Amino acid sequence: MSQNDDGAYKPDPAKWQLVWSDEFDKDGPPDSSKWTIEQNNKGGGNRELQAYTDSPNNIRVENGNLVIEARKEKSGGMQYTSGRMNSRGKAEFTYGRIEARIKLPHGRGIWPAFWMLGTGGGGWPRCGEIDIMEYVGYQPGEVHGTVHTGAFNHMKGTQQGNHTTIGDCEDQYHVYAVEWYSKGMRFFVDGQHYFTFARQGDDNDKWPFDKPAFIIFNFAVGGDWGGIKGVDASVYPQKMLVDYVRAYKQISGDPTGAGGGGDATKSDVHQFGK
Ligand SMILES: [Ca+2]
Repeated sequence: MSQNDDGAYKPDPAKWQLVWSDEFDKDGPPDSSKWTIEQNNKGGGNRELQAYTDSPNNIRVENGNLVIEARKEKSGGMQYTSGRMNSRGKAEFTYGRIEARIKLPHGRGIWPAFWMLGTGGGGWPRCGEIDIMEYVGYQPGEVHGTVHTGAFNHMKGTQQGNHTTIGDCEDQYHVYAVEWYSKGMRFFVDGQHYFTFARQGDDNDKWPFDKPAFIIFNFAVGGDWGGIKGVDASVYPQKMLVDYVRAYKQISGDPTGAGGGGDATKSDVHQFGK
């Protein structure tokens, strides 16, 4: 483990070579060569309460961060506004290490996320979803990493994941990462491993992850998970801050993820709902 001057975790440069990043270092709208802002009032398919807008009030780059700000204000028939953006068709990755340095918002009802969706088609969940970091405000200090596929998904209660306690995640930046190999995925906060999802054969419904996936940042309010304990309307506005997002390719070690540096072929999956 090595660290830079501000103490952020950095991956071993002997193993991981940076291939793409957004450092969010130019104030204004997010870089349109890398990101598409999503605008809709659909509630994310999870009965969430926000309208996603392209307003700089909701999504912008400021002081070295991507800022996604949820606000208590009516828009498009919804009770809140917020932001969501994705890198589809602009930055897509198959295998490697994907990480972001994030400071999380707080309050019952918040549901920010840093995640990826596969481009393999077949619709959700068959395309595959990699939730590198999800946070629900009614569980302060617990951050979640989860994988959804055709066979493993929350519709069935069979999604695979785990969570770890990061007590100051609302006050400090932490580096949330997935290391994605051909035989499995390992999930980390600040280089600390807390979850492995091992490949189980070649069935696309169990492992749709040999195809490119794109990155999503969003900040939902309420919804089927974030809103389980209700929404504290008094905490808004709230901001999710992202210092950077970086993608690396593996340049040493076993590219399947087996063995050295951490074995991604042996699952320590926690299966929800059963
Ligand atoms: Ca930055």
